[in-house]
Amino acid sequence: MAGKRVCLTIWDTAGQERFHALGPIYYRGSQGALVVYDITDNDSFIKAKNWIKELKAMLGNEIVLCIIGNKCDLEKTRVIPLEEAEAYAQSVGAKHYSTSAKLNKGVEELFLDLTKRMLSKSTVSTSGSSNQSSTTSNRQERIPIVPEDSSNKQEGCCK
Ligand SMILES: Nc1nc2c(ncn2[C@@H]2O[C@H](COP(=O)(O)OP(=O)(O)OP(=O)(O)O)[C@@H](O)[C@H]2O)c(=O)[nH]1
Ligand SMILES: [Mg+2]
Repeated sequence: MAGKRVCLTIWDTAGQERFHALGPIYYRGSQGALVVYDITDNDSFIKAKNWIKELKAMLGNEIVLCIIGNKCDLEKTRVIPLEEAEAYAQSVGAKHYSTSAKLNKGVEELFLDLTKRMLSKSTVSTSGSSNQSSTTSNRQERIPIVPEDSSNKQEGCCK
C-alpha cells in the first residue's frame, strides 16, 4: 500500500469475548480494532458499544477504531439505523463501515481503509517527539505480569 508492503496480524476473539477478562489479551499492543455488530440485532450493537468504551478507556487514542455493521444483505430486517451507527462512531472517534460477510461486500474496502489509517497514524506517532513511546512494537513490553495471589483466588468461570 502506497509503495509499502504491509503484513497484518489479525487476532479473532472467536467467541471468547464472552469471557470479558480475556479482552486485553487481544487488544493490548494492537494498532487497530474491528468491532463488529449485526445490523439486525440490537443486543449486538449494545455489546459493540461496550467494547468501544473499554478500548477507549484502556488505549485512548493509541488504536484505530472501526465499527462494522455486518449483514447488510439483510437490510429488510435492519434494526440499527445507519445514521445512528454512523453518528455514534463519529462521537467516539471511530469510523463506521458496512459489510456483508455473506456476500463479501465491503470487506476488502474495510481492511484497506483500516491499513491506510493505521499507517498514517504510525507515521504520525513515529515522526513525533522522540520521547513518545506510543509505537506498538514497544507497547507490548510494558504489559505487567502479576503473579496470581492464591489467597484472593476467585471461583473460575467454568464450573
Ligand atoms: N446473512 C448474513 N449472515 C451472516 C453474515 N455474517 C455472518 N453471518 C451468519 O451469522 C452467524 C454468526 O456468524 P459468525 O461468523 O459465527 O459470528 P461470530 O461473531 O464470528 O461468532 P463467534 O466466532 O462465535 O464469536 C452465522 O450463522 C453466519 O452464517 C452476513 O454478512 N450476512
Ligand atoms: Mg467468529
